[in-house]
Amino acid sequence: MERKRVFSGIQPTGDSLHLGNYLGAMVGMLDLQEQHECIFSVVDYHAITVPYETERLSQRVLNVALDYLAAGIDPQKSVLMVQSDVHEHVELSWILGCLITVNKLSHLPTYKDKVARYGVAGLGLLSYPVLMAADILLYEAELVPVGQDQLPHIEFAREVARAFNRRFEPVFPEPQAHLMPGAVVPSLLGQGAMSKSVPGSYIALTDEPAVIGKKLAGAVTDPARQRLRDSGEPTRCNVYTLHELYTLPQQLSEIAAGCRGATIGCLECKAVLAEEISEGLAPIRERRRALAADPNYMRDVLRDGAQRARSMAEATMFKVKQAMGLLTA
Ligand code: AQP
Repeated sequence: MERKRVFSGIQPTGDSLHLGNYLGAMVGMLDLQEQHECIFSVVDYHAITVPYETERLSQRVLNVALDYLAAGIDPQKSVLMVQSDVHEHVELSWILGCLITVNKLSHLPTYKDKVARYGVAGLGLLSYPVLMAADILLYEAELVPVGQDQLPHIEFAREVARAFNRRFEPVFPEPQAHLMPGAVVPSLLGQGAMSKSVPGSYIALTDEPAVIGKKLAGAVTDPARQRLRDSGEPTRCNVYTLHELYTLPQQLSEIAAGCRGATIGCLECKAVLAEEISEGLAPIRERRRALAADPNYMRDVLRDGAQRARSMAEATMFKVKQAMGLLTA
């Protein structure tokens, strides 16, 4: 199989990653790191486009890096780096921004959502997709493992690559999203997707089994099912959607039949899922605990990752500058 470049990033916007980040993006990263040349990043410059707590940011950056390693990203196979350690991300973002209209950016869905959520409409937030396109194109990546919410941004990165290649000369491949079955992991609140910045919506990778059980017990299910004797509709239930990602087909169809026939209650159904999720997360939790006990190792991995990323970034920037007629050394 042809070896391709892969890039993906995760923002340090919470204290721990959640099941959505894991099933939506990281499982795809783990899948690709076995055959391809992967660069995975903690995209800290994206996290400062919305209000954040200064005193918590550096720890959150390290936490995302820990989560990457705990989930199975192997620094011998993949480059793990912090975005702000490689200044070419911002440099390329500036260049690509010169090819894009403000009107185009202001119509992208995440910009409108975030302005509505945070009440700020900063230039950084508006140009977030340009920086994301730069993150990907800087490594000439062809595959981007992400959750479904990122599809408009990947499409945008493809448009930017085309615009550059047309205006100057072909430098960038058009990146493609690499989606997994968990591309949309639903929120525990009944609507939308799990999100770090929506409290109560997610199960964290660091949650202990008791916490997972408690969070699931409170999760919203089919609103039409008020009592045990009411029959439920699994396709209207976020807990069932999670079951589809964890439970084997035989047991899954028993659960669906039990819900429709009102022979199993929501709490019983949730308890089965809680056990499966807890078991699935146990090795990640254990590895994370061991890694957190050795902060020097984590910093060494990031230093090495930055160095390796920098040399790839410099090679791309040389081609970009040459294509544009900028002076190169
Ligand atoms: N619920 C989800 N289901 C599937 N994939 C998801 N991802 C996030 N939530 C889900 C994927 O995780 C990767 C990293 O996401 P991010 O942290 O960079 O930003 P995000 O998509 O905005 O994730 P959050 O948790 O919702 O963060 P906040 O609250 O800060 O906005 C991406 O590939 C994303 O698709």
